[in-house]
Amino acid sequence: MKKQKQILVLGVGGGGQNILNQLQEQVNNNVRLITINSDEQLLKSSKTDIILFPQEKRIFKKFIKNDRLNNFKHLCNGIFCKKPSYGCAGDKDTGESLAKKHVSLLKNEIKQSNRIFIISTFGGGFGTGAVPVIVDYAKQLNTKLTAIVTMPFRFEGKRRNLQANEGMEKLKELKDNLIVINNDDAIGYIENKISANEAFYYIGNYIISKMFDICNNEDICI
Ligand SMILES: Nc1nc2c(ncn2[C@@H]2O[C@H](COP(=O)(O)OP(=O)(O)OP(=O)(O)O)[C@@H](O)[C@H]2O)c(=O)[nH]1
Ligand SMILES: [Mg+2]
Repeated sequence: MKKQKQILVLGVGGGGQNILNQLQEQVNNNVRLITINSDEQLLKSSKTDIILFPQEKRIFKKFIKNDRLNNFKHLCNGIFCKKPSYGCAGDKDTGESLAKKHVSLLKNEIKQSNRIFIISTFGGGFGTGAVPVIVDYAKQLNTKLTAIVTMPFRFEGKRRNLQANEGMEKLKELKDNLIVINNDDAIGYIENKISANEAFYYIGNYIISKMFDICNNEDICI
């Protein structure tokens, strides 16, 4: 019989959101899935619970429970939305400063968990900037944590790759608890051409399988 642990999976940024959407069909109730972003519009299509790290100074304290029908209402109620909150437009410094400002919104969720996975796709602004801040915060709360993070495809260009490397440097201390997946390597050789979306979906499943492997090794029921 596998041990029951309260497991928390955080999906950070746009790619993190899509991977959590893939994951939510595959896990049991013991697993808490939360998507985090500054992009309010995008969060509306999350199939998991969500936490917005808003850009404007807003009255926003509480975790917003995602419920497909009421999602929009919840967002508006929670934040007095005069101006919507956008993504970080590829700037990781913006992601980092938003995370520093709002990371304590995660406090209760982290405290209630004894195993955390953080899933993100590096290269953009929010995920790359926010993940290192979230990792530091969770470590202070003494929770066992694994980060699973992807590096952009080479074709995505220098800037994204450089930025992803800078984000990754900040995660080095995680050592064995950091899993880095290079998009180019993960796709490897595929005979037929696939679209970018198909490639991302495939990589999402690859990440999920890595997470399941870890859970198996630790005897965690997921
Ligand atoms: N596996 C997977 N990777 C994705 C997906 N979308 C984007 N990516 C990868 O993730 C990188 C960062 O993109 P996003 O996750 O959208 O960026 P973000 O963290 O939301 O940052 P901003 O939008 O700039 O605030 C991209 O360069 C891609 O390599 C996805 O749906 N699945
Ligand atoms: Mg985004």
